[in-house]
Amino acid sequence: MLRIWGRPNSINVQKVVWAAAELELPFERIDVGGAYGGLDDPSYGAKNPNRRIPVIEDGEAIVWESHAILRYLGAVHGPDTLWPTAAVSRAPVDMWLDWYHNEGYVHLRDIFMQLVRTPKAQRHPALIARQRDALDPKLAIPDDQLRHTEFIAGASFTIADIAMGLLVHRWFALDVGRTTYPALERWYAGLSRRPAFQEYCAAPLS
Ligand SMILES: N[C@@H](CCC(=O)N[C@@H](CS)C(=O)NCC(=O)O)C(=O)O
Repeated sequence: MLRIWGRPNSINVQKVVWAAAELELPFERIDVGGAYGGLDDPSYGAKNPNRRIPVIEDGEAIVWESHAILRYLGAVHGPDTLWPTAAVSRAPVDMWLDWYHNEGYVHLRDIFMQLVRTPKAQRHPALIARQRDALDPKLAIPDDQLRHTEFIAGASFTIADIAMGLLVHRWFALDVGRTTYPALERWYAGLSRRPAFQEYCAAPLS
């Protein structure tokens, strides 16, 4: 059975669990990271030398990096569904997976860590404001895409909706003041009704 290593409140673990559930794959999730610890164990380092979550074990395959895992699961367990095979359809999925890291989460991470994981007295309001001001206008880009397509990479739900959906889920849950993007809100409302999202990703941020 597929084994997923990582605590359930990690955005990167949530991507993987959401994808496994969409593919109706049975899986076992093992709590490591954060308060659970375990990342310094030699046996964990042998699976992921970066000592980060998530990691999956699937038969002989061990995969780390959440987007590599999403692609692996799509390729192996749902060919031509969550990660399209044709280059012309796959490219937009990969574009949004890269956008998530390079244009989105690079800003959101500080806001989330400050507002959710840092005691109020130790927060840096200037850092929160700077990253908010950087991310808020950039979200016009996925909003513009979603004015033209039902999902972020085209007409079908893909692993790009999983990663981008979790980014927007956190952005909407954080109280930093934001521009209203109607297409982004329409798309997120649809994602958040999916049973897999509700089961594994809807809990309050922690
Ligand atoms: N680029 C990596 C980032 C992995 C990462 O930073 N994971 C965080 C949790 S979201 C982690 O391992 N934190 C240490 C911990 O949980 O103890 C990926 O996408 O998988």
